[in-house]
Amino acid sequence: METSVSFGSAPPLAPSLVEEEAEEEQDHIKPPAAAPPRPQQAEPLDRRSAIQGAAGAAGPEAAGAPAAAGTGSSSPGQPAEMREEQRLMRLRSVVSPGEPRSKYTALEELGRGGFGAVYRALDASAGKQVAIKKMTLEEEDSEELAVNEILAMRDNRNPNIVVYLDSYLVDEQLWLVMEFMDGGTLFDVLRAVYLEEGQIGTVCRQCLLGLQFLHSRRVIHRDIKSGNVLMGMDGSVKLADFGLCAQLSPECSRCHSSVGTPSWMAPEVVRGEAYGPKVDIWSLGITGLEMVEGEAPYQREPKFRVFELIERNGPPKLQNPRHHSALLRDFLRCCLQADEDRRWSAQELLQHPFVTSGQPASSLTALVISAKQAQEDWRGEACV
Ligand code: 3AM
Repeated sequence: METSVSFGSAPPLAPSLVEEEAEEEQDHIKPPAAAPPRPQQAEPLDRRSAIQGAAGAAGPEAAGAPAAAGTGSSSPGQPAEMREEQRLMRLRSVVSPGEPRSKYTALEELGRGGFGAVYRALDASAGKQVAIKKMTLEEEDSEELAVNEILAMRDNRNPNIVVYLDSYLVDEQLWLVMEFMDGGTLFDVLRAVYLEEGQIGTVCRQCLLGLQFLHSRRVIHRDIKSGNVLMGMDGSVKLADFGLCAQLSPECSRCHSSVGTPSWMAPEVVRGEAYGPKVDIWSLGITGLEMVEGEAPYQREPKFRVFELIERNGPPKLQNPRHHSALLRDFLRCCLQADEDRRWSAQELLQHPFVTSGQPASSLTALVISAKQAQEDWRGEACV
């Protein structure tokens, strides 16, 4: 695994509370009890802005066009049909030929999003389950976003990133086949049960390993949130949904486009400033708050108000800080530094005692099982 993060010289670290307060009692730990009602999963900003913003600001290597994707981008002066045909050609050049409908059987819908729907299916020849994300290609630029996601997953293999298996063009749809994560999203788990601090540390450690890997390869995920973190019954935690990610390059080391999901967006993104990989660390801090409080700050507010609040209030705070350990508070503070230079990197945060003292991954198994059970119970109640 690569360990060096090559985005300029090491920043000064945020002052740490750890030494002063590490001895404090951890009296807040809760059993995996049922959680109260949560808001619905938040959608990211219009995905098309990822392409448009980057094309205008940072050139073809920013959002929507990883370096490995080749040039492929079409000129705005061309007729619309020609541009569309070029985009389709580019998509055809990355997907596999062939007919996936005979290879993957017993499709069962898992959930839907702005992109289309995700299904569980059986790969009969391999005798294993897979997840298939079927993306509709009706929207302008949807092919570019699909190519972005395929290449980002295909070219960035890591134990903490959902494994890309294959992709196909089927009529007007793009099928992205990936490993099936039997625990569902972290968002779904948080809707059902509380996490103990040790379990939050474990989830953060696994997300940070994925982020450290991505950042060392100059990839920014740009939409880190509980809804894009997948869990396995074995306690594995993996980053998913790479549709908005950006590939930086030596010539283009910053992004400009306003991309992400409002409550999780870093202040520099909200302000429309140039930004780097540490936007993912801010979003991870917000995901940490989700794990503690059950939902992200300002998640129930309208989008425009969320931006105002992020700008005005600075880093969001825990509702009851004294209910949580000094280590957890310090970890969140290191992630949620408004000043990007003072915000810790993924590599630095992997050394933070909150992360190093987290429980083993296997401690998440009971949690995922409890969440699944709660979801089954809800479904049962809804059917009565
Ligand atoms: O709609 P919910 O949250 O129930 O868990 C993901 C989400 O479910 C599931 O698809 C839904 C829409 O994103 N999902 C996505 N990728 C998955 C994968 N690789 C997955 N489930 C299992 N494995």
